[in-house]
Amino acid sequence: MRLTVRGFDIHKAYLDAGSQAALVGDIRTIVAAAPLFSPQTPYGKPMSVRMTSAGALGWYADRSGYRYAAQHPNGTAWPPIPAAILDIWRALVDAERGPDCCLVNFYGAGARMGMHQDKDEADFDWPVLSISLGDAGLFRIGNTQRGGKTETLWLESGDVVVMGGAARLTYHGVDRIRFGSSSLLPQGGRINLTCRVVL
Ligand SMILES: O=C(O)CCC(=O)C(=O)O
Ligand SMILES: [Mn+2]
Repeated sequence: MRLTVRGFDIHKAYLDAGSQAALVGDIRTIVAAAPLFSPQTPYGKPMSVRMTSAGALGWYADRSGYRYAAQHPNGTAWPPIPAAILDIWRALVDAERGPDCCLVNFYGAGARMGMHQDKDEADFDWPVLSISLGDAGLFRIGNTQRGGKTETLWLESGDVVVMGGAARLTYHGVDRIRFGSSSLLPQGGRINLTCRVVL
């Protein structure tokens, strides 16, 4: 099923159970090479989401701000973006130009992500592709300016969202997850992958 909410193109149940399980295996490989970490924010509070990246660049935050970096905070290069993720990008975004970054977000019980725009990339003509796995997350969509009315929808395991076009700079966030709602991850939690063209 496909629906559009405020310009976000939402593909419900895009990935079947087998593809979701295979992606979890790919993500375990990424995390083994580039362990999850809790970024510090410029405001001094660590984010509740733990993250890492795959690809030429990884997203990183610390006291001096948000940016993309060529290395994990431990000084090693980020692992490559798995082929199955590139296949989804090719099918929904572009067959030629691949993403520079696949950000891996892990939401444990109680983790959330405040309303924000994805604007650390150089060219907003490229959409951000988001893949959800594991526990459902309450995704909030606002406007291209901060504030105003918002809407929420649950993103469930296997859902894929294309955030692009006029909605590329729309504010969005994750209010909370429904911990334990999916059996994909034995210990519970939600994984969100966002693929981005950065340069
Ligand atoms: O977890 C999500 O669904 C959204 C993640 C997100 O907005 C981000 O990483 O920039
Ligand atoms: Mn975002």
